[in-house]
Amino acid sequence: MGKIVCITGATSGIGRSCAFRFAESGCSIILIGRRSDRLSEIETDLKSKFEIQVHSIELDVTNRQNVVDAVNSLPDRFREIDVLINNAGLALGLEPMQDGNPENWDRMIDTNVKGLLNISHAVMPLMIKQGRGHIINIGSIAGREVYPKGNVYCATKAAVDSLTRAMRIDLLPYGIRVTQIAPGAVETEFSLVRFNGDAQKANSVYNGFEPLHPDDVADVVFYAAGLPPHININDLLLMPTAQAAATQIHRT
Ligand code: NDP
Ligand code: 8X3
Repeated sequence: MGKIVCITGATSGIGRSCAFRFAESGCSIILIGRRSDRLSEIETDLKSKFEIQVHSIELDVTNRQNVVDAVNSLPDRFREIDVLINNAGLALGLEPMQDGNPENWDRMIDTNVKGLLNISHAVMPLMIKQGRGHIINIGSIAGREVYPKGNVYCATKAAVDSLTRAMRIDLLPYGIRVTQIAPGAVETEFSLVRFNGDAQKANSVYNGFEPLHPDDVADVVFYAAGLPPHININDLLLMPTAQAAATQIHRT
């Protein structure tokens, strides 16, 4: 494919899988995440396995000025970003709204909504200038359906859905594709983060059925990015076969 692909939240789960999937096809990869040890480990691995160019950026997407600075200081060979995968995101807690922690709400909104806006706003001018680009936003089944105790996380993913549609309209004159890939349950570090490191609680989310694996989502993202330039997947909901809806999972 040979494109320049920028992935937020590349240190784990879906983002990490996307990095390997695109690297395998010869793409240059920009890795973004907060954990520098993970970034350097993944960068080394990608370079040795695929002999590609990798640029790692230790960056919190919620820090708007740092996002702007990071994009402005991209080395020349990484500036013409073809694909931006807005993947960084998290859920914190699972409780009724009246028992929720407003600090967790702030972090989810700052990361999942404002973080996506920060990166997109910094990268869009580059794509507009070069007259091509593809923004792929990772939404969720949680953006389609509100489930019990999901409240603010669900709202942030509904915002990703709205922002994806808004971007598609606003970027229409520039030939930039905008896609939402919205998965159901994917086994990653997502639940570990949601339950503040409680591995038992996190594992129980995926008990008794086969969830999606992060590589499954990466394959779909890769497929969407590899279509001829006149085709755009606007929106794709991707579920484990054992999951029919946010709260409908067949466990054995
Ligand atoms: P992981 O927890 O495995 O990965 C999340 C990634 O986001 C990590 O690389 C983390 O890196 C990064 N991240 C979090 N906050 C920030 C931040 N402020 N700045 C930069 N990077 C950040 O979870 P998933 O792979 O599952 O999640 C990826 C996306 O997929 C999220 O948007 C999530 O909402 C969505 N999703 C997940 C589903 C699931 O069931 N797992 C289903 C549907 C959607 P670091 O900590 O190093 O910063
Ligand atoms: C992650 C999937 O259903 O736990 O977005 O919200 S869910």
